[in-house]
Amino acid sequence: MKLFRSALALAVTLGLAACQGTPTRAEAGHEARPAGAKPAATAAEADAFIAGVNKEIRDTYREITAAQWVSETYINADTEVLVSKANERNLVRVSKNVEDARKFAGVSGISPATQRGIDLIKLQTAMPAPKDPAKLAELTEIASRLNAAYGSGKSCKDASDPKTCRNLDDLSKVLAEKRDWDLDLEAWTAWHDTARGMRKDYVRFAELVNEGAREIGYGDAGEAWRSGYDMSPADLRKETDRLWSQVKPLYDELQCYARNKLAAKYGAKMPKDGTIPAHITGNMWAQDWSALYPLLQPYPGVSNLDVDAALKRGKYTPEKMAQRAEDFYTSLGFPSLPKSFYTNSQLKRPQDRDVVCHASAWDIDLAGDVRIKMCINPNEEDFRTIYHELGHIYYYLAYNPLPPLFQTGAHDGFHEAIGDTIQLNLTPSYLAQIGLAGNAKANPKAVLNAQMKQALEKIAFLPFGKLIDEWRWGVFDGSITPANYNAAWWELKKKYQGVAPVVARTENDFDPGAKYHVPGNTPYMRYFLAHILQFQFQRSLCEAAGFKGPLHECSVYGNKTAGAKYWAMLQKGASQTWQATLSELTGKGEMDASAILDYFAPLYGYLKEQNRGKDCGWQ
Ligand code: X8Z
Ligand code: ZN
Repeated sequence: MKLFRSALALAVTLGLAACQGTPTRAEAGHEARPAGAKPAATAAEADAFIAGVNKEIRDTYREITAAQWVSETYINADTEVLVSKANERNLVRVSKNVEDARKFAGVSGISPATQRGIDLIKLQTAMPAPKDPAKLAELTEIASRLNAAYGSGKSCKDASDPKTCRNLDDLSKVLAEKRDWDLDLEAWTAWHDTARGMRKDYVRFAELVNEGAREIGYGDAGEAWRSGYDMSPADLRKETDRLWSQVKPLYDELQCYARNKLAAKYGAKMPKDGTIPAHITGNMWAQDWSALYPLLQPYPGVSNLDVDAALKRGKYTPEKMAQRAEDFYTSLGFPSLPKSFYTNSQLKRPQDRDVVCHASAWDIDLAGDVRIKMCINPNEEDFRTIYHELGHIYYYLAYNPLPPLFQTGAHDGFHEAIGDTIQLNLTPSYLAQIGLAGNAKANPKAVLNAQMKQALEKIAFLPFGKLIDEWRWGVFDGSITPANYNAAWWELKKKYQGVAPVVARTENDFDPGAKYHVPGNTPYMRYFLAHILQFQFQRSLCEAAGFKGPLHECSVYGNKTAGAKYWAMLQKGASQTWQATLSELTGKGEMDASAILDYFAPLYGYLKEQNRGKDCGWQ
């Protein structure tokens, strides 16, 4: 992680991953000065100010990441205190930077780089904090408590006997492996119930970050989050709606196809309104339906895509899985990971203590101590997640030479898309090449199987990726109140995903808290944007590699030309607008879903044909 705008950040300091990039010029640093008033500062002073901020970040960074790392890898009351205090100090620094930056509003002659630095100052945290010291302390304590509560979440039959407890791994395994209505429902409910206790803290958390956001000139914390995209917050919202409308028809076909296959299996248990029950998608949050592949594959027996079995056969350890992923990146000409990556990362779940297992990538010192924190199991999902995490790691390494304020993604969706793009290169032929899949000849049936598998991860995710922050934006702007937190959550789940719970959920529940990024305060729209961008990146890398066939068959494994182009993008960090960076890679400075639609063209045709005459849609 990173103090600011990291990949996955503990709300607190970090990661402002949310708010990457520069806010609109209208709201950042260019506040109006009364007519005739003399500028309070000069351009040279602005340069010195930004140099000072960058130095201060470097000087204080290591201590904060130390507290954050230890608080997530050793969850206990002491590390919770340490991280709260470290985050408090960091937020005091950010508030002071924001305050000091005001005097450069309207100063003429400021260089573009310095102006960009000034604009990025406000975006250093996803957790804007009130200045009042008591409220600031309260906020960091709540944030640490929520994060720890998620990491240590367990469902116990007998609270006094740890042997009766199941953690998220245990419960997720049931959902992924068992196609059993009742067992799945029990596991799903058990995990969602662990979040109930977070509700009160979350209500207060939302009040406090809103107060902090208003103090620095935003309408609410959601607007602050939407300000990191080199466009106005209102335009960013419109952008996400536009992109969703491009991909919704494809998602709707997939939802209909999946629903009908599930209905064939579960019969009368299925709801009549066209929704998919939340507990039977193979995933705790219904965000990734890959586990349903055996049930949904178009042509059983045509291709062997069982990477789980191959990993077991190959006796893959977490280290070996990470090395395999690293090999992909070095094949592009990227540097080897530093040795410290393997000694300092947490790759396995420790057995003697609670840790935050949700995968994350960390830049510990802005100087090469990069780590991931995961609890890797030898399965395909975790294997793919390592490729995702290494995308963050290589972004850090590529932009480390930049001033700290620019050491972040072009916008936060870029950070999430780097490794996801590499995942798109795990084609059946790449997997066969590294011994993790059979040597099947590509034929139209095998293509549809592979596309289905990919879509269950990447297309099923799209509405989920969008709705999480629709919920939080609503919480922050007051259109969703604590009295309808849970009801609003399920309305959005139904509206976007066509997914619904089969057991009553009430306002005693806090189901959003069962998803890491809510208690972890990591903005989520980044993942939606990443799921669009990664196909644009992939199209450009394949073009650079001179690939001529259909996009879904391209793998740039081993291609140094594509690699050099990608690395050049990573090196830019946030030093220029994301539009400029995207344009350098793809020739176009706009996010656009045409690449994802191209990629899935064969599957889209297949789904429409399969759904013909079927009842699609949901009420
Ligand atoms: O949180 C993550 C990564 C870390 S940035 C593992 N992802 C989202 C999630 O798990 O909900 C990657 C895909 C979406
Ligand atoms: Zn990530």
